[in-house]
Amino acid sequence: MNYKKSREFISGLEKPTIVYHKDADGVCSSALIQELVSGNVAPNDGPGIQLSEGLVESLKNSKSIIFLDIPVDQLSVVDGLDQSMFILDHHPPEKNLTNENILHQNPRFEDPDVYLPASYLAYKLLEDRKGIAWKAGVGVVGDHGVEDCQDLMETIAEENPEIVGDGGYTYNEMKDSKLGMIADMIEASKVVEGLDGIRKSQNIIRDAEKPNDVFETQLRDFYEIYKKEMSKEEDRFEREAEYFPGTNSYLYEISTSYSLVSDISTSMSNKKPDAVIIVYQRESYGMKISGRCQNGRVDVSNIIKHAVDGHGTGGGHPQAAGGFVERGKEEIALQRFREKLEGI
Ligand SMILES: [Mn+2]
Repeated sequence: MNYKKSREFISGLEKPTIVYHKDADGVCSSALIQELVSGNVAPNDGPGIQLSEGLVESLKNSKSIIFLDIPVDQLSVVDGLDQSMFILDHHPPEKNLTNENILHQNPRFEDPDVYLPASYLAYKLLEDRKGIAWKAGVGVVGDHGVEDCQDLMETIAEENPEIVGDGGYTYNEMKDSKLGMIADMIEASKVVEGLDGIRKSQNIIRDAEKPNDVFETQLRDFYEIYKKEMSKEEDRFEREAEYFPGTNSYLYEISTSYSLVSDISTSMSNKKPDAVIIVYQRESYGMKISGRCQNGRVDVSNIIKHAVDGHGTGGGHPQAAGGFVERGKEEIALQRFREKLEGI
């Protein structure tokens, strides 16, 4: 990662459109980058990491583009875009898109095993700017990235000690801190209001001067609704998930109308770090899938890619991945999951 080069490249971009991943890490990296540059801002609006055709079309009219926390190298969107482009990402890269127009930055180009969320990288770009480390911390906790970001956690502890507590800085401690609560509030905004909720979150985090500014906003209401729905689904998971004892795996269908696949797979995986957790939810347009295996015993990204092969999209990290299956092909994917989970 070359932070200085990145900072100079961004500063030279003309009226960029900033496209950020629709999660806490994407929201926070967008809020931070706008300390450096302003422009139109949009979350990615397709399933998972995808962009809708409408968004790609509108990007063609943009003078320049910044992609945050989106593995653009796994999408074909850049093929039709010839503007100057800055890509800041931390997903396992498939290729480096850097050329005379594009600067593609990913710390995994240098160290494939490092886990530094996009909001950590965005904060580093801003160098010594005071009072905003907490915004990076929210994204880092949202992406389970605390362990490799100890320098950031120490800065937050100096600037806003009340939001991290005084224990060590591990993900498990931080997810229950106020920092983790803000990450959950952003997630809740997406669950309750979809992309509109994410846009509200982005504005609120960007405009907040201190963590306490966030707690008294509409995000608080989203959070209350979210907490209630989550605990209902967690209880139901324990009663009704299909269990595969040979591989310690679970396959579970969400029952609520709120979009909770990735949240339930994360929370159940926190409770069962050795288990393979596959959660799915049927929608009118197809089926959403989320998988976790927190201790890394099994690569859930591969399992999901296999299950959706030919009928959808899937991918992500080995320990946390997602996918989507076209309508009418749900049972094919579920059958493939059952076969795999019976004998990984
Ligand atoms: Mn991320």
